[in-house]
Amino acid sequence: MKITESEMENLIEKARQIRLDILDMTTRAGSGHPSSSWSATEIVVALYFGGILRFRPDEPWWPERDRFIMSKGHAAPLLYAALAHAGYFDRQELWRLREINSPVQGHPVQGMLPGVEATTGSLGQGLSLGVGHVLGGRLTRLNYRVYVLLGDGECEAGQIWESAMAAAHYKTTLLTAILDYNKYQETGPISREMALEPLAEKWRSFGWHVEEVDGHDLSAIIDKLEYVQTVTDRPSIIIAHTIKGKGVSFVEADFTFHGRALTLEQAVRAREEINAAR
Ligand SMILES: Cc1ncc(C[n+]2csc(CCOP(=O)(O)OP(=O)(O)O)c2C)c(N)n1
Ligand SMILES: [Mg+2]
Repeated sequence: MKITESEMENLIEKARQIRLDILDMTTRAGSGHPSSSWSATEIVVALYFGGILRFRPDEPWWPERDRFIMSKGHAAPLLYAALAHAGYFDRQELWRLREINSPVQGHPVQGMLPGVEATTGSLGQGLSLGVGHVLGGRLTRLNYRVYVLLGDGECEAGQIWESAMAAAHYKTTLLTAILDYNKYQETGPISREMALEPLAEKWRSFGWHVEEVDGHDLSAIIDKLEYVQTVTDRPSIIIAHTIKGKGVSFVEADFTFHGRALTLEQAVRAREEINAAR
């Protein structure tokens, strides 16, 4: 699908609004994962608003809907903001992030909010869920696609590689993983904590089709997501090179912002930067 210039401007604006919502949600809550959410903002905007996912906000459990699983569940603010903008629920719900008994929990809980496909946050499980969804669709003869967003630190978990093997073995061609390759996990650089390179080669050797992309280039991400739909003999992964904290310079520069909300003073500066990117 060719995206016009004005549609692309709308997508860029959507990403900006979602970045601001992530800032407001986590600052209000005084906790959460803004940097992990900003890292994958363009990826999620491409999926929900770039014409990739087929979904019906007024019929959240439409059997033929494509599934999106936020496997790096700590990026819940990003998922919630995207779902609210997509029309699944009122945007006011966002401001209840991390309140006790709120449906907008710190990590996604299936059944608490429409559009949340899986309970995640314990890292490493989402790709297995994705494989299961594709196999379920095969049994029920529904041709939905399944998209799973993985963290790079998350790929240190052994279960990811078990599910990678299973996906290739069962030829889950309707499964697409997107890897938010921001080069950092909670405690530091991936290369120091548990090196993943050569990452593309690893996935290829596990039987996957591999693409790489600039994870903040909306147009390029959409092109890759469309292209992998033409791969019909194996599952696909798009390794998206990203910057943790993208959009806010002092967060980009400091990995210790992982799992930390901004102070009110920092939030003012962040808002200015996100707005200046307009
Ligand atoms: C099984 C498990 N172990 C540890 C954690 C704690 N934890 C939360 S986020 C995180 C780092 C994840 O890094 P990455 O996947 O690279 O995500 P990013 O925030 O960089 O997008 C860790 C270790 C967890 N949530 N689940
Ligand atoms: Mg990371």
